Amino acid sequence: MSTDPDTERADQHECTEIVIETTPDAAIVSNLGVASYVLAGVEDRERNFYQWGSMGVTASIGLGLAMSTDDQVTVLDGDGSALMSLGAFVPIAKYDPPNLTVVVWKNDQYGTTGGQPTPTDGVDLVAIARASGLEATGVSSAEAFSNAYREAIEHDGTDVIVCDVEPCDPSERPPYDYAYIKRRFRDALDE
Ligand SMILES: Cc1ncc(C[n+]2csc(CCOP(=O)(O)OP(=O)(O)O)c2C)c(N)n1
Ligand SMILES: [Mg+2]
Repeated sequence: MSTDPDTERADQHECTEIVIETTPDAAIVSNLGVASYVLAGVEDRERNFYQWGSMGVTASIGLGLAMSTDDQVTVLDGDGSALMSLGAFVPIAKYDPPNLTVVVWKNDQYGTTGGQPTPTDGVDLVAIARASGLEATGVSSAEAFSNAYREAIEHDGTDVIVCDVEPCDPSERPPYDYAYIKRRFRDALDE
């Protein structure tokens, strides 16, 4: 169940850069651990809402946020965390906010805690999202990710992009002060 060396996998850092370049003003809700570490390494923006410690809540936070603003909201989730709260796809599909895009970084492991394999072998997260009523695409290269992300932004409804990524172990970290992250993010949204 470890990552298949024959599978083409995108670079998570490069794909995160694409997110910021394509939607520089987006509110980005990033999963605890690697997704937030990579995001902070690419750019520590005021509009980054990093999770620290809270697993399985990123997409649900994104839904609530997207329903309360007209701004683009992009969720950067992990595959293990998405598996922990698969039910979140159903209310997201029901409300289907046009300004929400959910990216799932599928590295087939709990990368943040040491690379234990996630039970994603043979599990089709794209099909699960579609069966929940969402538009969903699977990609495995930065170029395909870029195209899928642009289409998702233009599409009048929520999209899920499941992106096969190479596991990585970034050294960057977001700020560690939770209240500071929250206040900074909230103030940026109010502007
Ligand atoms: C409820 C809960 N269980 C376990 C953890 C410990 N934990 C932190 S990050 C993580 C792995 C997350 O895996 P994934 O969502 O696939 O993201 P990745 O680390 O691969 O980017 C785990 C198990 C936690 N913080 N909260
Ligand atoms: Mg993972």
